[in-house]
Amino acid sequence: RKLTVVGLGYIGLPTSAMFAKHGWNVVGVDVNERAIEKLNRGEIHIEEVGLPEVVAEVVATGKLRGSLQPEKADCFIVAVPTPHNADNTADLSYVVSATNSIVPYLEKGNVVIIESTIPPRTIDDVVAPILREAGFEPGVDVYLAHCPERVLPGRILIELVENTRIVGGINAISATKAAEVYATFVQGQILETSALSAEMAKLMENTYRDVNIALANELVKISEKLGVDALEVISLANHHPRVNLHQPGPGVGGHCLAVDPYFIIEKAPEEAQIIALARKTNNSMPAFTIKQINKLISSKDAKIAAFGLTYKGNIDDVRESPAMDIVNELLHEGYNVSVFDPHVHQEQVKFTLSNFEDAVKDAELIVVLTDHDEFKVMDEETITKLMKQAQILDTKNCVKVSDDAIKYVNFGTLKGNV
Ligand code: SAJ
Repeated sequence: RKLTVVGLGYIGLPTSAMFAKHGWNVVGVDVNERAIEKLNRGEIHIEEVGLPEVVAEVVATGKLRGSLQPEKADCFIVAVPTPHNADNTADLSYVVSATNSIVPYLEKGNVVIIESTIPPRTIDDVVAPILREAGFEPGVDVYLAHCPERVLPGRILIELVENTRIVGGINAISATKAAEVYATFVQGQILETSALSAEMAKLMENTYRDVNIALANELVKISEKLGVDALEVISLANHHPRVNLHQPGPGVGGHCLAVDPYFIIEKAPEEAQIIALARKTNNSMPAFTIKQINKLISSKDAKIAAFGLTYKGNIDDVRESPAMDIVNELLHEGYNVSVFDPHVHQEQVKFTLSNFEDAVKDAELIVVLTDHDEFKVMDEETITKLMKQAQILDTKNCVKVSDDAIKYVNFGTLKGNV
């Protein structure tokens, strides 16, 4: 069987490789010429554990190849990004152009699957009309489904196989046809449902996490006021069998949690009150972090060492990162900031990156903004020797400090205003 995958990013490329490994003849399509050239040499343009080996193997056996143009196939998978506009509404232009690009190659009986994250009703109101206009009645002439992706970067190849899949068809037969496609390699359950339920379920998973983190961040603000240790409260409350408060931090980043809730808000702004407030609360955390920094330094001219720029620990992705927002804001306001992140390359950012020693030298404060493993235990001798004032503000509650000479503050031990 033949598969055409449009979009070879973090989802499309591993998905293409998995289908190819399990016997499908796969054509991976992307507008990025460099990505296609690399793929056809058996190399990849993104970082993901285990992926280079699988891609090298399936390209060598001829099961996967890259192309700038879609081709006829039994099944088409669209896995292009859904960025958001300045007003936080979904920008569906990639999904629309990817769907348009496969239309000339469609034949009766084909299965069309949208994996990109989309606002509720997009399959019914945006994708189906494109196919209908081209003369294919969705659910009758071609089968149309939304199968949202829920894999976690760093574990993609494992989660693609093991996770439960939601397969939402525009009608029941479409869901069944799409489920048959994934049954090729998915070992988790495959849940068949409607396209609309699938769209909403995907968005609610990330919204649940965002709202829960907002609750933890709100608790930090309340605790600062009342002089309570928020982190201790979370840990105590989480001993209850039905409570799972998430962890507070300098904000919520990434292309999923910080974006997907807006796709619900845009469709039901009056009703999505808690969801919108959670976004607002999480977006307020960079400013809250800067307020805490100010409490710990002697003046605006004091040197601050910012540790960590990525949106979460042990990855190299700085897009949609609250740590970047904090560093950029401090620099913009004229603070004296040095930046250290062992996972980030100089080309990724506009300001200059320092090594550990240069970053901490003469600084009055280290502010930890990302929970990289490298920050969990630091070289305390260097810190006490080189820093003007040995202090750490740990927004991720990840650093273990053993030397009493180092002042350690986290979001549980903020000075109360009482
Ligand atoms: N964060 C907190 N406190 C927490 C947990 C996370 O502040 O307790 C922050 C992180 O630091 C980060 C942000 O939230 O800035 C997002 O991190 P994450 O690890 O929750 O998730 P992502 O964005 O890397 O991936 C999520 C996952 N969704 C869920 O766990 C429900 C993943 O399974 C999805 O595939 C992915 O979104 C996606 O593509 O939608």
